Amino acid sequence: MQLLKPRLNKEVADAIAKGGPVVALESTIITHGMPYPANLETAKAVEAVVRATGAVPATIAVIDGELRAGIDSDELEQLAQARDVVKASGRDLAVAMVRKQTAGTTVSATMLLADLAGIEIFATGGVGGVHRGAEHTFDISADLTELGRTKTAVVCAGVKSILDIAKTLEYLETQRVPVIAYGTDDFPAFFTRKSGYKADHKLDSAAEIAKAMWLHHQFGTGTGLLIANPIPEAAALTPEFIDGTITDAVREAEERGIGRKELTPFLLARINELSKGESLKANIELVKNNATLASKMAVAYSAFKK
Ligand code: PSU
Repeated sequence: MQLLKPRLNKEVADAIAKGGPVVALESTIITHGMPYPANLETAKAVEAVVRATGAVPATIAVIDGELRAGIDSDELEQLAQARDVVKASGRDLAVAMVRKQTAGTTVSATMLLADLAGIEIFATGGVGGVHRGAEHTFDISADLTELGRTKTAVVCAGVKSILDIAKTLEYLETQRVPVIAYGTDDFPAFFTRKSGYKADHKLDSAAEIAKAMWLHHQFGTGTGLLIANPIPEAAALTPEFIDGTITDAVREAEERGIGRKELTPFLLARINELSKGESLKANIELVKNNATLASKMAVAYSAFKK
């Protein structure tokens, strides 16, 4: 059986054909993760960062039911302003195609489509994880199970403390996903550089991470890798500032009965309101920082493919 492939734009297709560096970017961050127009400005800035670092950006999305890797600026604009747009994880893609929907792809869907397109590295802000209270709700992001079955390396800034970080790391261990922190022993917590938990591994350069990726895939486990890149010092929020805000937002979600796929977008929007825009500023900076590291990794990784 032939596997589906997303349609590639020319720039992405040419780079993949040459074995050149390509970085996949997700689109749920555009459709559900940030408000307009910050979402559009960030998406454009992130693509520019990837280019400036010598790689080709491949923003992945579903447009009118078509799977896409590499979209043009009109489509990006349309995605950034779309209302009632679907948030598609990997399991939602087939129905989105049948219904000709436009969808932002989550980390899980973006990993899957990147892999089908032949793109090994993907930059995002934060991955989904095990939600607080998961022992009662069972709310565990499909991002974690996808990491356990798809060979994409995901560069993120760790996971937010809207999640249960200890359980998220435990789950990644079960899924046989190496968690590599860049330049630190600590697993970062998205808005802050430390979560209080250690990452499994520390590597200090993009070239070393690319080599570890290459070797990891030689074992044929078929699992992804999670690369945790702490938010730049200057953009980081202090735990004293953000932790109370996160706890308030989580409590409010519980009181209002918000769960399942609505939970993460609700929490992100509420934390942004409660922090008077400070969380959004930090979010934008850490995504750009992740795109830089992912692009350096892609440049180093392309040497292994030749
Ligand atoms: N974290 C962020 N911004 C985001 C997301 C996570 O800081 O936009 C998005 C990503 O697309 C991620 C998804 O894959 O939320 C996870 O959603 P859920 O927790 O419902 O699996």
